[in-house]
Amino acid sequence: SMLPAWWKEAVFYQIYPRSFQDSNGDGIGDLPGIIDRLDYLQELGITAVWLSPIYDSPNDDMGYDIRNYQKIMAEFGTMADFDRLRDGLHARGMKLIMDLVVNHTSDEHPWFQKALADPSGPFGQYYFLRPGQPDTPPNNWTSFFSGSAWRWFPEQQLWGLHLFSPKQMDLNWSYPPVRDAVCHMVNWWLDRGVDGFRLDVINYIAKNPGLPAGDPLIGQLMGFTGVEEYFYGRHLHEYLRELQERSFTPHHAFSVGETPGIGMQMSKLLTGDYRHELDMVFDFDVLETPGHVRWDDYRYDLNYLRDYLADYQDHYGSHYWQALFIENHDNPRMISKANPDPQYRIAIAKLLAVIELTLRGTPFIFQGQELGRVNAQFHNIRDFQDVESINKYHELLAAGQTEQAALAVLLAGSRDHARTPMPWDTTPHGGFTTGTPWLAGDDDYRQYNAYSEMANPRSVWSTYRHLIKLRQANPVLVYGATDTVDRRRNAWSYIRRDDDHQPIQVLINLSARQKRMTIPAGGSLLYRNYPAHDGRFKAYEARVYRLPE
Ligand code: TEU
Ligand code: CA
Repeated sequence: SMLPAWWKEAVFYQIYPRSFQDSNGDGIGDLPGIIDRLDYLQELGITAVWLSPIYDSPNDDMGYDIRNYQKIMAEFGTMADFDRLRDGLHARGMKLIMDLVVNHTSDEHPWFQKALADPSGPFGQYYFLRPGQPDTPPNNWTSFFSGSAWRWFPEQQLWGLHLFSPKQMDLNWSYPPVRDAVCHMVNWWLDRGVDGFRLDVINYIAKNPGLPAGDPLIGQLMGFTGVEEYFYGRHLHEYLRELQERSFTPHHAFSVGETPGIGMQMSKLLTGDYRHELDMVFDFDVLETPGHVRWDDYRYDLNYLRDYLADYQDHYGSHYWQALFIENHDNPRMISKANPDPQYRIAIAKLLAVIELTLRGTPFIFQGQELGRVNAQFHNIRDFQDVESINKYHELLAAGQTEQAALAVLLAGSRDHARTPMPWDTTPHGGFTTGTPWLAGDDDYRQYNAYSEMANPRSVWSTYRHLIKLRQANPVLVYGATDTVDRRRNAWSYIRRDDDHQPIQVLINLSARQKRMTIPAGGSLLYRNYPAHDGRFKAYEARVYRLPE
């Protein structure tokens, strides 16, 4: 959108608190640990932090199953710790956004407990509860975490809808008291000084009335039955506009929606600056080369990343703003997806930093991405903690797969790859904890860790710091237009332009093979991920030039 805004100029950092820094030796990250690392984030150049959920939770889905929206998870600390964290960020000029998980609550949330106690009372309408028989669920919808999307409650002779784990019960947004309760809770956090929210699977909240059965063919195509009946429901815009008007606008709060399945056209309807719904959305189509799902063991093609990003840069124009991301707590590490050969690890890491930090939009860096983290060395099912992975493993065994085949699927797609302890230094467990980490890592921290990389001007960390500073010093990298000038196979070159500054050109070799690139005449080199050399670009080589007028 035309107007400048802090969230357009921000560089966001996503913290997964459980794995970031443990301060009390229980092997679980916590808020005091994050407070101890605020100077690290400032040194990197971060201007805004997104915290994955820190609310009271039984942790069936690691905090995405909330039991009390206005209480801090005991393992993470207290509300006083939250206040110190908020103040520590604001004192450093950094913004704080929290994770808003309101498509569902934990089954242990008082609202759900009251619904079970009196299904025909007011709280019964907060959820999707349907009377029935124990062997016939109300419809054919399936869960994202394996099995049916319906859980049977024998005492009440009721089915309850859960798109995710059976301990995550979907809220009924068509019931006005639910929308009132959510707006009230959001306002409570905004009054407490939170600057905005990342809204968890927010496009799923508007289930089509009557919960129509899913089309089996669509279910086969999408991998989940029923998704067409809720991923872009007919009341979605209405609910988002209400949340914007009652909560975000009055507090001048920022909002980025997590919207699996939403493509470019729908994202425009959700985020246009004339729509008054959300500021941005995460579109997940960027994360898998077409024809593949996260569980496939395949090589992600960086030519696809180019085509996807160039398309958005071309089509978003001035009324929309792109969230730029390549990793989060739900996905394996991008370096491992693109090319797991260790000889290319650093070059690829730096190439990805160049792309994310020189395009139009807002970069979101996931913890460890700035260190060039790769997938973890897991060995058997006991190494995994994620409910999605564990359920997937048992689903595969039940379908007749061998343990080895099921493990290979988890090694390709498990969310636990992103959740291993953040490596701070070369002490045991990378300095994440003096205890035993809740999720075991491997010994990659001995070479790749914050301490070692901050001391090395040619490290991945130093590259992120350099490029963040370059972005912050050059508004053309934030607000400029993007002209792609070379998109031959395995090549990408684009020029960032505006009316007031010298243009900046980026040139990238997207492959492990050498590539002839045309260096801009009169360009002054701002960054390269290889030492100076003549001739063709080396494997995954990236360079940034400032052009003459
Ligand atoms: O993730 C939802 C999401 O995008 C994925 O779970 C996706 O829907 C699924 O894997 C099919 O591809 C959000 C949170 O980021 C995730 O951590 C939670 O587990 C989930 O919602 C439920 O809250
Ligand atoms: Ca702890």
